[in-house]
Amino acid sequence: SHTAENLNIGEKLNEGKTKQIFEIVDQPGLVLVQSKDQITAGNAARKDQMEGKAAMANKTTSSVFRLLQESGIKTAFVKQHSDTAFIAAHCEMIPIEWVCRRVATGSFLKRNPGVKEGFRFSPLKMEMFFKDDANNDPQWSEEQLLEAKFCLSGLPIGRCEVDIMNRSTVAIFEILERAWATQDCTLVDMKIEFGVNVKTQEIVLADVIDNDSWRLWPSGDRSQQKDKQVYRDLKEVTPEAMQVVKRNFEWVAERVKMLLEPQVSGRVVVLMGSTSDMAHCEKIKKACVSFGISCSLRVTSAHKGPDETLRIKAEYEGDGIPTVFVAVAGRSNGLGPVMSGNSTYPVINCPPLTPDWGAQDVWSSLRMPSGLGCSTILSPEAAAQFAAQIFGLTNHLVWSKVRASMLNTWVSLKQADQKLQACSL
Ligand SMILES: Nc1ncnc2c1ncn2[C@@H]1O[C@H](COP(=O)(O)OP(=O)(O)OP(=O)(O)O)[C@@H](O)[C@H]1O
Ligand SMILES: *[C@@H]1O[C@H](CO)[C@@H](O)[C@H](O)[C@H]1NC(C)=O
Ligand SMILES: *[C@@H]1O[C@H](CO)[C@@H](O)[C@H](O)[C@H]1NC(C)=O
Ligand SMILES: *[C@@H]1O[C@H](CO)[C@@H](O)[C@H](O)[C@H]1NC(C)=O
Ligand SMILES: CC(=O)N[C@H]1CO[C@H](CO)[C@@H](O)[C@@H]1O
Ligand SMILES: [Mg+2]
Repeated sequence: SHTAENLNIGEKLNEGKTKQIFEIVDQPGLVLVQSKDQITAGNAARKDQMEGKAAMANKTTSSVFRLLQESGIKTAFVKQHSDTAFIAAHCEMIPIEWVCRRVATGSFLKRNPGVKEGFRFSPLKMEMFFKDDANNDPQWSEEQLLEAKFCLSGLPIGRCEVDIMNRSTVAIFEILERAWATQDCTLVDMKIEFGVNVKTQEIVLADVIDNDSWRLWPSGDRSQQKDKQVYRDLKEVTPEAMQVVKRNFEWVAERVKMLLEPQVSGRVVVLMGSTSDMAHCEKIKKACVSFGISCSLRVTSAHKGPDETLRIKAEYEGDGIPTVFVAVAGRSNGLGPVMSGNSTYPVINCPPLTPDWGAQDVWSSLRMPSGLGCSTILSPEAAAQFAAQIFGLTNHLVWSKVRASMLNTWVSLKQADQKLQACSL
């Protein structure tokens, strides 16, 4: 298959059933992950070459990892290299498969007799399996994982690391579930693996996510499943049957690209009463951009130029693009309330309060006449985050950034606590 222009491929570090891992000579810390042209099921008991499979797997993995990466999830993926290979951070893999389920099906039903296919898990159901081919990948409890005392690339896998993987799996599932929902497709379940980045010692999502890794039911309908289950269910591997499997894989590979396309794009318009509030407004803009939301800044005073304020407002109401206004006015905030009383779009007051009069000034943003629904958020970053949460209701890419940022905040706190504990021991 295709390898590498301009890549100095070194030693083969690992080879499994579906891929090979190569060192990259002049880029320490990175590896080339090369897919093999074959499909496996039931631990390679059934092994068939499927032409083009590696190329399709490439597309699936690279689109999915890009989606997660751009959302802010830490992954090993670096970039696409060829049809069948990508560059990734070199990891020592944690030998656990994390399984996350929204809908009960497959092995869950066998292990939990009495539960009917289609049972919905809210919250998501988490399970883990120790990767041990010889024993058919036994299910493990958290206690078993803790007692295994794995240590990879110098990082002991303890309580903190297990919790991080558990939480990350949930966030990753939710992001992919939302993305597939835009294609009217139910993400039924998913299995993923984590590794420890050998260079940074961080826990990252690694290996691959392809249709081996999940069940997808278009319109929530099992009979239309587009994943590898079709292959597992084949009674006999005929050329015709393999064509159906291949067409399903192609369907996924085509659809998966669409996961990266925003459904609805919105914008934030920050109105400031005066350019003296520019620094405050720039913070809002920067945070908006980090959520993938475009943001424009305008100067207008509802006290001194109400006609102009309403004219600017009208500019953004005429083109149908969903808009959130953020009003930045010091002292008496007339801007936000006037906008709010005159627009159906959401208005967020984000007054730049000063230490001397802030406690008094804030009331002009809080106490409203009846009929006004504006909100007030003091931190500029938080105002942008709230706007992102509004757009996230209809834009899965923005929602995913909010979701990943919540995960990353949780992980940082967890790690800060762990570090403090270690210091005080
Ligand atoms: N970024 C990475 N760095 C280092 N090793 C990796 C990376 N991504 C995947 N691997 C490892 O490459 C090996 C080959 O992958 P493959 O999926 O083909 O293995 P497999 O036969 O399915 O075995 P396994 O049951 O471990 O998945 C696996 O051990 C996998 O964990
Ligand atoms: C993951 O975390 C949840 C919530 O804390 C817990 O109930 C569950 O047992 C954990 N799952 C696994 C497989 O460790
Ligand atoms: C996932 O889908 C692609 C095409 O969609 C297919 O080629 C690939 O084999 C599937 N993943 C795996 C490895 O089963
Ligand atoms: C906003 O104000 C303008 C000018 O007074 C008025 O024409 C318009 O109807 C108002 N819009 C709403 C939604 O109240
Ligand atoms: C030709 C081919 O299939 N390679 C693709 C691998 O995936 C990336 C990302 O989706 C594409 O850009 C390549 O074209
Ligand atoms: Mg594997």
